[in-house]
Amino acid sequence: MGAKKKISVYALSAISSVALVSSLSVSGAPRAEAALSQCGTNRACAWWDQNYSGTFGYWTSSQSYLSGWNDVISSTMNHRSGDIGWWTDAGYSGLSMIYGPGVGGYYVWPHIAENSISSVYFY
Ligand SMILES: [Ca+2]
Repeated sequence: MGAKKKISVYALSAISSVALVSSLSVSGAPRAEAALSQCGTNRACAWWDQNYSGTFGYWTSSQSYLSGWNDVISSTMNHRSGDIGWWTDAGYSGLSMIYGPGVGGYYVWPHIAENSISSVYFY
C-alpha cells in the first residue's frame, strides 16, 4: 500500500498544476472504474473513500480484525464466488452486511457501515 501511494504521488507531481486541477474536477465515473479494476478475483476488496477510491486493500481469507483498516473503510466489493460478511466489530460481531458474489457498494454517513467495519468473514 505504501508503494502504491508513492507511485500516485510521483505521477501527480509529473503533471502540471493546471492539469491536476482539471483532473480533480472531473474525477467521477472514470476514476471509479479504474479503482474497481484494482479488485482481482477471489478477493474481498475495500477502499478508504467512497466510490471505490482512496487507499485500496484486499483479503483472501476471513479476518477477525482488520489491522490497519479498522473503522476506515467506505467502499467494499466482493469478487469471490461465495458470500462475504463485513462486520462492524472485531470477531465477526456487531452489525453485518452480507454480500453475494460481485456485490459491492460504498457508504456515506450516517450509514452504519461508513468508517465502522472491523472484520470480514468469508462464507
Ligand atoms: Ca468498528
